[in-house]
Amino acid sequence: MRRLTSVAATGAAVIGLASGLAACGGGSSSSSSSSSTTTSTTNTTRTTASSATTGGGATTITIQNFAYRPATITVKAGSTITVKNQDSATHTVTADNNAFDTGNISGGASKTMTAPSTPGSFPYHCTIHPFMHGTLTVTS
Ligand SMILES: [Cu+2]
Repeated sequence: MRRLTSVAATGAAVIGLASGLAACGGGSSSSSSSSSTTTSTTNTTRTTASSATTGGGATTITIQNFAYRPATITVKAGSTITVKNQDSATHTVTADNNAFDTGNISGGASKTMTAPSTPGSFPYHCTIHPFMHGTLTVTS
């Protein structure tokens, strides 16, 4: 019932994280007169972030300090998900029901995987560190 709302909120959060300063600059149009250079930088950042969110649901899961960020993420069925491992340890993103599995991702490396084609909630974990958990929610 709140799928669309939650997708929008997730997207906004991603954009906010990707460009914390941009959110401030872009929030009030009156501030653009103070620095046109800052504005163009903001636009570039925002374009990159929004195309990642709306362009077919490309999404990124970051692994940091033995945790998935965000731990809960919503994507469209069949979309591409990039997993960035920012730890030095090797991690995986593996569905509890094996609907998807990145295999080992070395420290500092990235991999992509394809979200399941079936909508639903897919809990996942790291096969190397079973205490690491996240949930991938797939919408049609
Ligand atoms: Cu791990």
